[in-house]
Amino acid sequence: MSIEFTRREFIKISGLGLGGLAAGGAMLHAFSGNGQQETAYPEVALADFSEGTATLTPTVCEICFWQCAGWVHSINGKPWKIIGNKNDPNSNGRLCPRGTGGIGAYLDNDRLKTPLIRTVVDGKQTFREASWEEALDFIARRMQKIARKYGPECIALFTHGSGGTYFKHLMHAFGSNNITAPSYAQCRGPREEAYLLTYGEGVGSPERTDLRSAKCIVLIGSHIGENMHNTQVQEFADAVAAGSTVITVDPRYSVAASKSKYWLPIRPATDLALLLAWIHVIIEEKLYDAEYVEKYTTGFEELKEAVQDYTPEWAYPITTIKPSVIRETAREMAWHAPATIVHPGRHVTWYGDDTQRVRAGAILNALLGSWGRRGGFYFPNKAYVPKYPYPKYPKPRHSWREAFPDQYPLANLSIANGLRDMTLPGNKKGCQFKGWLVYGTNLLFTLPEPQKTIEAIQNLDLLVAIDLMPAEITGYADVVLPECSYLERYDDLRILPGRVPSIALRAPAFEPRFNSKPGWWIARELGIRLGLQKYFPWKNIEEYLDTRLKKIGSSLKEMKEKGVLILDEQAPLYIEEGLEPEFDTPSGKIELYSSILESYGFDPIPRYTEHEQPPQGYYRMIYGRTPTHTFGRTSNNPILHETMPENEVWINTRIAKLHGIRNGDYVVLINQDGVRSNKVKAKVTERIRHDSVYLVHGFGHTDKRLKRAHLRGANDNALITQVAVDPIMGGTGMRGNFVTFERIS
Ligand SMILES: Nc1nc2c(c(=O)[nH]1)N[C@H]1C(S)=C(S)[C@@H](COP(=O)(O)OP(=O)(O)OC[C@H]3O[C@@H](n4cnc5c(=O)[nH]c(N)nc54)[C@H](O)[C@@H]3O)O[C@H]1N2
Ligand SMILES: Nc1nc2c(c(=O)[nH]1)N[C@H]1C(S)=C(S)[C@@H](COP(=O)(O)OP(=O)(O)OC[C@H]3O[C@@H](n4cnc5c(=O)[nH]c(N)nc54)[C@H](O)[C@@H]3O)O[C@H]1N2
Ligand code: SF4
Ligand SMILES: [Mo]
Repeated sequence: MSIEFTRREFIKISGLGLGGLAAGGAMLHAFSGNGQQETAYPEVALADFSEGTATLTPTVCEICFWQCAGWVHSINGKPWKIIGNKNDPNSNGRLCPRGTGGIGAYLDNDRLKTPLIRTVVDGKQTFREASWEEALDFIARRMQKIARKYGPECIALFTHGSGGTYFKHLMHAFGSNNITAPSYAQCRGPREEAYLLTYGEGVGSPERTDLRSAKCIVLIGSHIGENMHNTQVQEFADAVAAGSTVITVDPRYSVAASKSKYWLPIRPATDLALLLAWIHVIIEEKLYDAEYVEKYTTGFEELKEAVQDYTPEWAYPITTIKPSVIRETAREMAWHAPATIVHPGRHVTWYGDDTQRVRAGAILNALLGSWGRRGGFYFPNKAYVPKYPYPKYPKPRHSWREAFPDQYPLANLSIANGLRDMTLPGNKKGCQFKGWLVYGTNLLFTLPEPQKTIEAIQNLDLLVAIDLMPAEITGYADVVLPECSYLERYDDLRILPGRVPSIALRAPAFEPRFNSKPGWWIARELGIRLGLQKYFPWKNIEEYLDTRLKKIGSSLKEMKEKGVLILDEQAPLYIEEGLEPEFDTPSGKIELYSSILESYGFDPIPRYTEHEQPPQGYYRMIYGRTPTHTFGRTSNNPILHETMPENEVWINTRIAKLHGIRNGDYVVLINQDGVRSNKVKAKVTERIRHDSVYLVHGFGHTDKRLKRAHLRGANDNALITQVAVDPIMGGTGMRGNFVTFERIS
């Protein structure tokens, strides 16, 4: 009999070890502080290059989502190093520091080791170790029970990362298309929708920005250099070395700002005013590409009229950027056009009017004529590999959309916060979620308003977390399934668009450690238990990959030798090369005036809206990245942890003085709702405006099982208890939270 939990307690202690389970590798027995038996595993040592000849295995990095291809070097089955694959257009043979430290994901002894099932011992909730058979049977039974009672649509999948492919497939086969990821409504959703509305196409990933040929790069918050998306950084560095003008708009003196001709330390939340003022200057001074605008765009006259009053003098008190600087930078952009990129950004869910802000940048790019031009935005070549032949999926009867009939009409993907909210009590439209499968996403860290996430979890009949690490989400799960790391598994092919389209293979370099399994195996085993065998007709993963590869004239054997394959399809990238751009918009043109937005009652041309500024004694909490970490997924990585064991809160020198805080002091941050952070070290600096503080995201873990990362630094997400939701597509603006300090003596 399985126990039904009405209230899930957060389990952060080690599970009850059942010793005798079939686990790979030798085991030792130890007793943890709470007296429970815990299985201890010997550390894996790195190989020394003098120990023998290296074996090379192709891989695709999973430390972030850029998907660089590389080679794992191992000696006698022990890891030595990972380097980039020279033939990969997405890495050019070089990995970023995080990718190089990827071996740490394999080495980490804090990894999840065996399936865990929530249980109660002495009235207290804890985990007990289980075999894969028992854990998968348990999940399948619960899923079927939910499907019988509420419908299969009432199970949602939250997923981020490559192994998620198989779980998406499983969900479709099961009859639910309620699949979501925080990389849409918490990341680049507004950007994709803004460009789709304007150009009929999104920016995509990897971004189609022709940075390496750009003569002028405008970065609005995009902190390339700290944001380490590999080829973007490489191309940005090349452009800087070639003398390109960089204009960085950031309330913080970022690494990119330090490479810039102009740093515009804008008052946060006012970027739209600056963008509108730039558009104003470009039109007023006739700096736009008249021929391009005439040929490819619609709505110029309406735009001209709409921005009439948005003068640099109007923008000055709002943004704190001087009119002369606004004019000068606008002229500089036009001077280099069309080789000017107003970077569309990536994590753009800031203030709730994000689609409109990004659209203002898209309009600016159109005026400069940079879409489809060298040094602007190229037209990527798409890669295509036929799918493995599967039977047709059943048609789901309900979708998350029904719960939001009049909201977020232009969301093209599902919104993770929406699915979360549909799990809260009282939601009667469509279906209320009763089960969550969570693959590779630490929702407590990456979905804002964590208080709601915890509340939603309490309403579930089943929460399954499939993860590599004992991330916070696993502490709330009924069943935890340990996936092996990317270095121990095959995954589906990496298929990427780009200047040249390419595919890449990830093959296992090592046997899975502990009792962990690859995602494809877990999804398939679950599928079989759910009676969905016909959707998993492949014999094994090798046969699956080989079948797909054979359809494009390659094979698994070839890919194991090469790692990367460049596909043939190659059309012109730029108008200069003969490209004839098409725009999949209602007018067939670039829509400076958006007919779609108008038809839904939104502003067809962006209009400035004001946002709340911090109250007296409070500071806006902004956040970002650091070169050697990815979100919260690397904070416990034994190699990367050493480079930066905790985050710091950046505080302006004057403000620190006001609060009696010295550089290196520990403080607690308290937000407008009284939520307190872990203690965090103060970095007192002139590099940030007085009205804001800055944190690198991904620190402040509360799960004790993450031994290195536990309580090191502060978790920005815990302080994001308020969001401003973008009415156009449901993105959660997360930078409207304000904090004050408490000193720790
Ligand atoms: N507060 C706040 N929230 C944010 C952001 C922010 O900056 N601040 N950024 C937003 C952005 S831009 C994005 S894209 C999203 C990212 O959101 P997520 O992708 O959810 O990011 P992570 O927190 O790194 O969660 C990744 C989880 O995957 C696990 N994992 C790592 N490797 C593997 C693997 O091989 N297999 C499996 N099964 N699991 C693995 C990690 O242990 C971790 O628990 O977050 C968004 N949310
Ligand atoms: N090393 C590393 N690199 C990464 C990641 C990672 O985890 N680690 N994650 C990747 C992912 S998924 C994404 S989406 C990207 C995100 O990377 P970006 O898209 O570059 O990030 P943002 O979070 O939009 O921007 C952070 C910057 O915005 C500034 N900022 C804050 N508020 C404002 C404001 O109101 N106006 C302006 N103009 N600037 C402001 C901050 O000071 C900071 O410098 O990074 C990617 N690259
Ligand atoms: S950018 Fe770095 S972490 Fe991301 S996939 Fe490439 S090498 Fe890995
Ligand atoms: Mo992101």
